[in-house]
Amino acid sequence: MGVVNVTPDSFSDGGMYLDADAAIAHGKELVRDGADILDVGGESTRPGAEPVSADEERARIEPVVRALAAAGHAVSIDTSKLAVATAALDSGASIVNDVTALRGDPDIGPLCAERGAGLVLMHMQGDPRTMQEAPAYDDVVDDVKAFLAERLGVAVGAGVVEERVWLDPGIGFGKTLEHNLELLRRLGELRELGRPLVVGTSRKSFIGKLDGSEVDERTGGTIASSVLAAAEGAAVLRVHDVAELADALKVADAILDAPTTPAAETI
Ligand code: HH2
Repeated sequence: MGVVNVTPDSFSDGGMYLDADAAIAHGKELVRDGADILDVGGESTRPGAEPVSADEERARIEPVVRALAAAGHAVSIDTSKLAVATAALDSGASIVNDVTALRGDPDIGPLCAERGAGLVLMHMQGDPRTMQEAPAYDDVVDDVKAFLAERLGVAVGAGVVEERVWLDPGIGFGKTLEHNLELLRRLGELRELGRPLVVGTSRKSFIGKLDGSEVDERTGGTIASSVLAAAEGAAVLRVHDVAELADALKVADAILDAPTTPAAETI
């Protein structure tokens, strides 16, 4: 899953693809690099980010989703707002990636049910403005697992077909360095939920805490954590550096003599 941020303030690529033509060209490049899905977002969720109005978010993503879907690419929309999700599905997106797991706008559940869209449910403790202040868990893996099981139940209760739901532990969303490492180390336990796992470590600050890198120097840490997540059973890896990860997965697959991630059409 390649990231296409149509925002002025995303933590790693804010402002680079705010112009629709630049975002569309970037999405097409990520597909050439090996992305199976393009995750288009119009609002930053980085720690401390200020919220964006639905009208603004929609204006940013609509032309980008329309052009990329029209070019035949699978598009997910990274939003927690019903109006934005609706506009994206109307424009050809087929997956809603909701980092609030239906807590921001519960009507996204019935929308996905009605449209037969895929739905990504992500774990987050707190909200983006405050989530890194004092994250705390009894056992981070057990707590995230219980949360995702509960939200999966809510989605299915809203009519979403269980087979269309993917789950994501939300690396960096209300988590300390140790919480992120524990989740990645014990990712296999989340597979017991029975749904494909999405993992997004790309360029996140836990990598900088480990190797001292600035945000634009985190490709190595992104690749290491993504390949290990795939080996632990992640089905979808959400990254900015698609070409480098695609190369790394080819090598990992050859060593393991098995595909580390399943073919997109089988997820
Ligand atoms: N991470 C980000 C945004 N959306 N969605 C899922 N499912 N999983 C993630 O880990 C995830 C996500 C944050 O990354 P990015 O889009 O690069 O930054 P920003 O939120 O600042 O736009």
